Amino acid sequence: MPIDRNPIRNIVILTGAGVSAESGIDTFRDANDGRGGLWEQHRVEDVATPEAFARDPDLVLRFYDMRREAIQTKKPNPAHHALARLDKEWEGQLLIVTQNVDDLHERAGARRVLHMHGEHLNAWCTACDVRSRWTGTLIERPACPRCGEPALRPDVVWFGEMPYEMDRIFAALRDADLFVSIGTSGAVYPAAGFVRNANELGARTLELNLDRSQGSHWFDETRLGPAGRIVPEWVDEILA
Ligand code: BV8
Repeated sequence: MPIDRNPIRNIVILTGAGVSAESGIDTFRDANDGRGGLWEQHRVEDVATPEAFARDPDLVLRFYDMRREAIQTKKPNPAHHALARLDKEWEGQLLIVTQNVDDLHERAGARRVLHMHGEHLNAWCTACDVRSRWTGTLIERPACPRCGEPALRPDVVWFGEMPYEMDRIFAALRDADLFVSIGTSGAVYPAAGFVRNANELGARTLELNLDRSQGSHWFDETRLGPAGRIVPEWVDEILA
């Protein structure tokens, strides 16, 4: 990227499943490429929708119980740790907008994190609308800790549902000098559209990914490689 004289103060970082791949968490892409990621012969889109939950709640609850249990056995990788270091040392604005529902950014120590698609470790009561920290299962229809109703669902944004905190995300994009996308295929909207928003708002755009994504052509620069290597390299560079 050409040496640009205007300093970078405000950064928005979008992360996807690729940043957690080296921690042993399946990416969606893996889930769909027939390598046994299919859940009981169902496409991810067929279990991560409100319609699927209405049609077969047991199937959906088991899908999320399995993933909620799995992420608690995983550890953050060097990419998570590098972003946590950047979060600690960066004096300007910084927001890590993650599409991931795991808690590995936070377990690595990052604080300025926004989960636009929700979190596995929360349960959402559809009776009293309260979200409660949840590390167990939901298949047995446990009572809501607040209202006692057996009306808990995973606190994740399903296809067709509005992502969380879109206003806060767009406010950060408006202030951003730099937009960085890490470990995402650019297949799911509105997240996949942020790079174009960032371009239009005058920010520089950088992609760090294993393979070129569906939106690579929108970025000023693309660096290819495993996040566990190229993210720490980039963080060292920007903190230098
Ligand atoms: C909505 C939570 C209304 C649940 C998820 C416009 C055009 C077309 C379609 C739409 C559109 N607008 C809306 C839609 C519909 C839909 C959509 O985008 N469909 C797609 C399939 C076409 N979007 C929605 O329904 C969204 N809601 O639009 O509401 C609205 C909203 C705003 C304004 C107005 C109206 C809601 C979408 C959220 C659904 N929930 N997750 C759960 O997790 O179970 S999405 C889920 O899938 C993830 O959160 C993530 O977003 C997506 C998976 O993508 P990635 O994370 O990128 O993972 P993937 O496997 O695809 O790729 C991995 C990448 O990592 C690859 O590029 C690979 O190369 C790289 N990689 C792998 N290993 C490594 C690596 N990189 C570095 N290092 C490595 N080691």
